[in-house]
Amino acid sequence: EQVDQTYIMIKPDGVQRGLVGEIISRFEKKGFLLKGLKLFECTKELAEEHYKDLREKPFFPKLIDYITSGPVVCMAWEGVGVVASARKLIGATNPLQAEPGTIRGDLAIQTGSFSEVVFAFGLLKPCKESHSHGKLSCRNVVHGSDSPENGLREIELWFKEGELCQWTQVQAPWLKE
Ligand code: YYY
Ligand code: MG
Repeated sequence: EQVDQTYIMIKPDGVQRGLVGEIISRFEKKGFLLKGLKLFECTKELAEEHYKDLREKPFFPKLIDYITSGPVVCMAWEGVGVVASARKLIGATNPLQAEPGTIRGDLAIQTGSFSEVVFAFGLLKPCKESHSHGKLSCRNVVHGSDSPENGLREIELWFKEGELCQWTQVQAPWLKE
């Protein structure tokens, strides 16, 4: 099977709620190889580039506000089937629908009021809620790349050269052939 890389990011709500150790631990215990890790305040431009496929979505401005609302933790993980496996560990986009045992299922409740409407009715309506409420949408504590191609694209986007490590885990022979 193929060795892939995935970009995992603890979003601002995960950092603010003190879930950094817990979330990193899930990937660490699974046995994946950590290639890069940093606490980081991202610009609007970087957030917009990261989520460029969602540009047309009505929740896009709120998504960018949320991702730039505080520090995030950026991680690059490597392993056999790591992209799909990490998506399973993370769980469904809507934390209310995410299974227990997944990160979102265990650690989050609601993404935010606007998103809930979209999720509940499958509607895409313009956002009416004022940003001044201080309520952030899209909260689901963690991001994971959705394909091996996007894994590589996102790692390149969020990490500079020299920020990734080449190393071998001592436990490697106990985890894979
Ligand atoms: O890959 P994943 O994070 O599970 O979902 P995406 O469809 O890529 O959307 C990115 C991000 O946007 C999601 O994590 C929360 C937010 N969002 C939302 O708040 N409401 C939606 N209906 C869809 C996405
Ligand atoms: Mg996605």
